[in-house]
Amino acid sequence: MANSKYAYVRDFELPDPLLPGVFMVLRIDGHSFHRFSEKHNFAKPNDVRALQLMDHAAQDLMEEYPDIVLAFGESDEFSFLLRKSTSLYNRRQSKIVSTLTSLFTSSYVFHWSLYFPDTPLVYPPSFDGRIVLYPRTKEVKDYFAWRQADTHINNLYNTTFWALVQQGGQTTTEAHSTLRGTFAKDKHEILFSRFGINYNQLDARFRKGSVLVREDLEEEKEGEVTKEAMTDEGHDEQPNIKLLNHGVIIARSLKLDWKKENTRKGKARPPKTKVVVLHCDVIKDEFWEERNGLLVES
Ligand code: DGT
Ligand code: MG
Ligand code: MG
Ligand code: MG
Ligand code: MG
Repeated sequence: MANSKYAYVRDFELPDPLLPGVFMVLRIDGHSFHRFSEKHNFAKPNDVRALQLMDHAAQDLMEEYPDIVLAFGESDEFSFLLRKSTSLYNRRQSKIVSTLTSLFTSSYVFHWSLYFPDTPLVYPPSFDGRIVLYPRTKEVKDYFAWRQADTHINNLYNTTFWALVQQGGQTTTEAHSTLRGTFAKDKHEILFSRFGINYNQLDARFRKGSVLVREDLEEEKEGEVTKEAMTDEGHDEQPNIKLLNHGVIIARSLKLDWKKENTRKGKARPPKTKVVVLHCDVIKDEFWEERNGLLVES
């Protein structure tokens, strides 16, 4: 194979390395999800199942790629921040974009029936992917603030729009014209005075999107027994068994799952962190101050 007379065509494949020492953000977005959401009867304005499925695919990606330190998702898109010094696939752009976008897509399809048990896929969905480089932490923070502000603007509009249609009996054309030229405060007012909806009390998932970060798994201490172990053995009422907090119980069960799945794959150590889904603010500095390690590598 190596030195056939045809091998020169290989020289036409050019390298596409990404600049070293800068942050990479990979954004994946559903292709024509306007159509896909209609064909699969997504609830309007927000379909919790669809959003949770997106979170699940993003979680799979973060579990497979430890160099992803943060992810943010809304609607049919997810953004992934890779650590500044990542050497993933030697920073080859097409390798990273295509492999990660492909895993996200296959995970979305793989878990579809878990979230849509009564809605078979009528055609295979696809996602596009792109990488944007950001040299400084300011731009990284502003990038995520931009996506979360977008979530808020779209959700406020869509929530008011569909309230006018579904509860207010307007046609979609009428609802569009009702909202033309309105400011955020006007939409809050329409929601509250006409439909009794307090926007700020709606599910944070819809208002803030999904924020995925890694949290440390607490190490289990010698001699402590988890709730699962207690229940399995029917020891619930024994006074000498110490109830651990919820986090440790989850951590323990994740480790057991990990062991079951990975012992045969030959992976030696269980993970020290787990990926959690939050619906918190990423625009204010607090988020970044509490998680300094996302941007500053030790
Ligand atoms: P693209 O990305 O240029 O290929 O085209 P689209 O159609 O994917 O456009 P995009 O990404 O700007 O907008 C996302 C579409 O997905 C938008 O039409 C609404 C739909 N969508 C996303 N999440 C939901 C949901 O939870 N419920 C419903 N009903 N639709 C959703
Ligand atoms: Mg688009
Ligand atoms: Mg899309
Ligand atoms: Mg989109
Ligand atoms: Mg190959």
